[in-house]
Amino acid sequence: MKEREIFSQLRVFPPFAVRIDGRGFKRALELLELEKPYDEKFAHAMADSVESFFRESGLNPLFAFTFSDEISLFFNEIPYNNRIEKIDSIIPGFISSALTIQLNLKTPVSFDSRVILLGKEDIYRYLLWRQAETWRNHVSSYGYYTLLKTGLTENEAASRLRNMKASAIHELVFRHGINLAETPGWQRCGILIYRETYEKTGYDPVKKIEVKTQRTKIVQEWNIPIFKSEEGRKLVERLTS
Ligand SMILES: Nc1nc2c(ncn2[C@@H]2O[C@H](COP(=O)(O)OP(=O)(O)OP(=O)(O)O)[C@@H](O)[C@H]2O)c(=O)[nH]1
Ligand SMILES: [Mg+2]
Repeated sequence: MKEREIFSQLRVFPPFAVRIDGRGFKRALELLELEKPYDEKFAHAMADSVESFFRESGLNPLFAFTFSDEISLFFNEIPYNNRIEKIDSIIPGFISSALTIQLNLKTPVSFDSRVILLGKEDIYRYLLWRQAETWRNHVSSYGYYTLLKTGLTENEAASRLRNMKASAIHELVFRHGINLAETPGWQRCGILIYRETYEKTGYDPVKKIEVKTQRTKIVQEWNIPIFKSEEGRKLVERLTS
């Protein structure tokens, strides 16, 4: 029957991204009574799950970007002979399990997964796209929950929102005391997770000299620039180089 595993030879050539998205998280998270539209505890659980992926999966992503219930991971190399079935199963499997631990969930959750073929120069464009989605999601989520607060049903709020321009949503939310230009940076721009190399100075007691060693640490950056800006472009250049 081995020959029936007809997708097992599908391969991807690096660099590439993997984007996973929480399946049915609107309902799955309801039991947790998270703050709406954004819950810092949930965002920490997502970012910490990614951090544990960096530490414990044995895979070596260049960096990752997350907002809401989605995570994009970028790779320059991957084991398993670059097989897509492995990539698309192990990564969402690991993160589902990590998030279950982080949130101490009693019911299982899952993530869907897709592989995105990227040339090195496409990574920046991909990030511009996902960060634009972060911003759109931020505006519409605040709009949606503000409309619910005014007494509309979920269906009414969703259909009202579809007919509103972004500027009208800003005004509506502003009238309810929230300035969308001043919400926390992670809600507007997303969160980056990456490995950083730093130099540590230690003391060699045998040679009785100071020694410098290269160490790496995993950084969660909750205050990232807009990728479209010069600062953002340089940051992406650093992460991909
Ligand atoms: N309360 C709360 N909900 C969140 C937060 N982050 C994500 N979510 C929920 O996760 C959903 C993510 O949107 P989608 O991925 O489009 O919806 P989904 O229900 O996961 O459905 P599919 O991804 O299509 O399976 C949002 O609609 C929210 O309901 C958060 O910080 N707080
Ligand atoms: Mg989802």
